Amino acid sequence: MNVDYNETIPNNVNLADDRRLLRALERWQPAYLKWWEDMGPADSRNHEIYLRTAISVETDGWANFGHVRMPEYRWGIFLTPPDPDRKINFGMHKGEAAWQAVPGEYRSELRRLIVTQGDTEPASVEQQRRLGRTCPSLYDLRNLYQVNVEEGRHLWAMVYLLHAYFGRDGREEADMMLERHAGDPDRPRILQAFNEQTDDWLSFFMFTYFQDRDGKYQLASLAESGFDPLSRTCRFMLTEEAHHMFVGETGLARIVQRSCELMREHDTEDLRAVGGIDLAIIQRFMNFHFSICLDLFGQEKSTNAANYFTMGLKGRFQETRIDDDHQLDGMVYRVPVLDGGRIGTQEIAAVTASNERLRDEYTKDSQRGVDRFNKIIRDHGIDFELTLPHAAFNRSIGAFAGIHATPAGQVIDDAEWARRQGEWLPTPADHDYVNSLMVPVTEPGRMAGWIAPPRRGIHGQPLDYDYVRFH
Ligand code: BYC
Ligand code: FE
Ligand code: FE
Repeated sequence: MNVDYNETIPNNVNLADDRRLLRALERWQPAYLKWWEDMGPADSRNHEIYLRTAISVETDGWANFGHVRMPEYRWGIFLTPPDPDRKINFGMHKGEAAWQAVPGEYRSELRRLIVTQGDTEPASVEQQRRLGRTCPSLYDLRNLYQVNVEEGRHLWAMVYLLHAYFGRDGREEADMMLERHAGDPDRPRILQAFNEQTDDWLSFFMFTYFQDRDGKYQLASLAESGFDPLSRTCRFMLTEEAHHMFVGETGLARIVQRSCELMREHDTEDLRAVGGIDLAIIQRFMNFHFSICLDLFGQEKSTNAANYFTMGLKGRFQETRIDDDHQLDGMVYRVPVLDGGRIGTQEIAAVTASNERLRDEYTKDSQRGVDRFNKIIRDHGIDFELTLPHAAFNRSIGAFAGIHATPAGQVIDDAEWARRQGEWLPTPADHDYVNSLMVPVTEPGRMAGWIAPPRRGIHGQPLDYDYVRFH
């Protein structure tokens, strides 16, 4: 089904046939546009950007590429096409037909999941809003804006569900999405990682590598939901998420590549004098971003998560590909625990360990890219390995929230943490230095000195293409 861009809100959900819903969303739209203007990408108003826009939700050819003036970008509502035979595939309702309306008894849980998911989307746009001023290239600037407009669209996806299925309190929640702000001391975003600053491009690539990957895992679990509209909207969001992680992974790989080149060229590990980013700084940023993202999965042992699963609202990653009863009867899962100040493990009922299981899959997936970064380092003959910190490092949620541990997973006391955390987390000096590198490069084809060029351009365009035109 193709999308009609002549409508005020492009969609594939027959909005035109539901006047009430259309009017409600048309009332929300100006507030959204004002939010985008105030809190979205700074100074982007007059930019023409080579963006992809969804024109159809079919697997091939959903995207159209072309220059779009930022204020003319059209956010739409797209769900993957329905499967009329779809069933609930796990939990106590397994085998029943998927819900097309909100099951009354699960209304508040479902709303909470949708609100938590929705809140992260505009949060990320807010966190990234100043990055356009210091882009390392036009290619990167374009990718930033592409990610931003799609996160804006992800907000639309959740707001659509709130408006279409949750009545008055859904509309109120939709309004609140534009009232909480990343890092606002009075009205912060719901999850802490979405209140952190993302003011430099090393942080941006860490964010899109680690935090958008949390998005992938959470969306994939919600895509299994028995509430069919949520499942269908998450499926389409996942196709966009792949690009965000591509931006993160290739961005980090290009920085690692450039750092290695500079190390070889100047025969030094200290790249400050030559305008590169030390591998040690990259490691500290990685420690920070990975650890705050582990918090996003919640407690290791969670009755909330157990309820979401049993109720059929949030499944496991690739639920239908798992070979078991999908009800977790009598099954156990091993989770980390703190035992008299020492890190141990414990078997608990698998259904209460869903958060931990998802976090484990996420960790494995995160490691894959790190292995590729390490291959770049090895290929330069450099003896250094980037590593993901231990799950106990720098945590604020879960079993390790109350303790300090090294990236290797050794428990340490407060004094040692205070003395040594600068070895492991970005220091003020790291931030100052990285910020000092953030000077805009906007000549087509040119790259900032701390990052290697990408292997290829976007959608078959050359590297020196004018991905963003300034007016
Ligand atoms: N921060 O039972 P638990 C994305 C609270 S990223 C603050 O473990 P549960 C994106 C929790 O609320 C994906 N509070 O919690 C990426 C609970 O409170 P109550 C975002 C936290 O319910 C980049 C208590 O602690 N999507 O899309 O299993 C760019 C007990 O915890 C946190 C989702 O997160 C925390 N980190 O929560 C743009 C999916 N963790 O009940 C976008 C939707 C826990 O005691 N959300 N608490 O008052 C969920 O599935 C779940 O709510 C959570 C885990 C995964 C967040
Ligand atoms: Fe998103
Ligand atoms: Fe994303």
